[in-house]
Amino acid sequence: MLHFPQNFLWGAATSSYQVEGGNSNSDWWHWEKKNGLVNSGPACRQYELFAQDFELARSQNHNAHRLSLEWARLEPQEGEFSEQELKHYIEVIDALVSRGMEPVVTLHHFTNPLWLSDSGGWENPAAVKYFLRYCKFVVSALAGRVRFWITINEPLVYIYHSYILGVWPPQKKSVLSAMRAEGHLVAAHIKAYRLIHKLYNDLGLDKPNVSIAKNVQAFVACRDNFLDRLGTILRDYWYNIRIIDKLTRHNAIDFIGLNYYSRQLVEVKNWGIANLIMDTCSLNHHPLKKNSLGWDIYPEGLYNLLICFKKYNLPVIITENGICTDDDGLRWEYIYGHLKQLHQAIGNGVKVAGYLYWSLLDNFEWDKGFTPRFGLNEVNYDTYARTPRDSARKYAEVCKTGAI
Ligand code: IFM
Repeated sequence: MLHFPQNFLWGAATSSYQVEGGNSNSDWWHWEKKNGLVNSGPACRQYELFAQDFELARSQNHNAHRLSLEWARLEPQEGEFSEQELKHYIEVIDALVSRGMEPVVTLHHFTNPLWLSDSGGWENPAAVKYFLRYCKFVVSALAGRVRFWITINEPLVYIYHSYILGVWPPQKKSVLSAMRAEGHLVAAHIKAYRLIHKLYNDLGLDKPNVSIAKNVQAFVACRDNFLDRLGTILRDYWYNIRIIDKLTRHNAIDFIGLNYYSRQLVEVKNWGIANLIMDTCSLNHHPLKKNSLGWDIYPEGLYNLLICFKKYNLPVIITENGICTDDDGLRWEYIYGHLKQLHQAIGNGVKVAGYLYWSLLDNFEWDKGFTPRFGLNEVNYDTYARTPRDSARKYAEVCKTGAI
């Protein structure tokens, strides 16, 4: 048996837009209606069914749960905050706390209020002050109940899909827009970090734990040559390390939240900055098992990344790690494989404090709709019934014993 530390956070993660349903004031909702590719609709109906879902998580021995707040519900019009929605989220958090689960709360998980995107979204420098005003409203109300905050989920995934690939709203393809938006997201985190700490201090509460959820990838050179190795080093720095590095330099991070899923095989086909940072292997050299979206399953990448983040000497929480698959046996193999690597990293001195599987339930996977199945628990989208998968039962045993 491999034992994990005492007080380890064991649980799963979700985000509001992907599970709640009916987020009609969010930019994604309007974008869906406009392009007709996907329709989140009622999603998993968690807005009504949250207590039932948390009961399920509790029955599966989770002692922590990551969720997000939908900014567009809380501030449906610029400057007009909804006390009713705040009350809803207080009930949601209480439903976790009363079941003995530690809430890990995300403030921004890809979606924006429509009014914000209409005013230029994250390209507009004013987004930073809007975000802070929203943070002040919710954090002041929830401070007594929440110890772990994630300000921004996966800033670079958001920027890449929304401003480089142009497949998510606002569907831009502009490096300049991407750079502007990224700068504002990072500034928003740093200022929100200070604000959250100040609010806790003013309220006489213990210091909170504030971070971002940083998506990281294992970059692996396809061939043993200079170009592929250089591409790997550049991507590692540019994608994995740069932002965390900046936050540590600003003393604006209390723990490192990592979302890890897969690896990218780096095969640089030509000299050129775009080639160095974008080219991948198209020939499926070094094949591995894959999830249903074709992402390689590569648990050792998690270990390598954890070792690389060890130098910051901060606690790490795996804020997401998961697989979409129709083969639940493969889901368990994925979870087990990643937990083994996590355990090895702990043995080598990395201070890992928790693991949150993505996701508690099948849910709305953005531009891919409802087809990818990431859930420990299956959702029937006709009846909204939740059915635990075998992997949920096996993971429940890990959460109970703290060991694999
Ligand atoms: O569903 C997403 C989530 O919103 C952010 N991290 C990756 C997950 C799987 O793609």
